[in-house]
Amino acid sequence: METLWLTIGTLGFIAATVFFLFLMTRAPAGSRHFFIITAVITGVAAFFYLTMSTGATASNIEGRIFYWGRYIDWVITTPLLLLDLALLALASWRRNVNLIIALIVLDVFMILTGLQAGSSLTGFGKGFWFIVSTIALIVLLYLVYTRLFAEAASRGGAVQSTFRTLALLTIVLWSLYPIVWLLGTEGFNAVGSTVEVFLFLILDFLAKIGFGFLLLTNRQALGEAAGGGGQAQTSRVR
Ligand code: RET
Repeated sequence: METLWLTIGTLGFIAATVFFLFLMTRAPAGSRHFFIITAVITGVAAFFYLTMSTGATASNIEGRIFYWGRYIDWVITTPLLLLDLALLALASWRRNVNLIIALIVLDVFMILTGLQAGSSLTGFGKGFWFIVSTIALIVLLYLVYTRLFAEAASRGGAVQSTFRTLALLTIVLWSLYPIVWLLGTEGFNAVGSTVEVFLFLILDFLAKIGFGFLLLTNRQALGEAAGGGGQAQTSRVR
């Protein structure tokens, strides 16, 4: 049954990647990078769903199947999701490189400590790394809620409202990952492997495809984000 959900994941992400690349052919001037980043996100997810469905990135530890491929997927794709959000919020990425780096470092740290929790064999190890990872998530989402929201507020118009929708979607969905993890086989095993794989599939679809769809079909916001930021324009011409 897990294999069915993982195959649906593979096909869904392939379809989304093709669709996003199609949308790129009609990207508003200067906004192509959003399409490239988002198509890479769904393309990488398709690849790792395929590897999980074939068993290439799944291992048997202590009688349960540990799908470690999702951590490799996440460590690549979650920084790219944050990059999409940051490039939308920030009028100039050059002036905010430190903020972007801080977000990405926290994010990679969160996923790697999460992998450590998922592969720990002792309850203490699991609990310890889970808490460390969750603290990183809280700090990360706090930075998005304070710093990126403030930057987006100065941009106005469609950029601001699209950013708000996407940032709130991100805050809500990302907070659900540790909950599903706790319910699943790497945590308390309350729901079993099939339900766990299904719940992560739904979250991954919403956080990547739902997110990408809302971003890439919002042509007005993309146009304003690409053209409105003075500095971004200059840096491209140079
Ligand atoms: C883990 C377990 C340890 C504690 C925490 C976690 C958070 C994971 C997150 C993953 C987000 C993934 C996304 C994928 C996109 O499709 C590793 C589950 C805090 C937030 C957005």
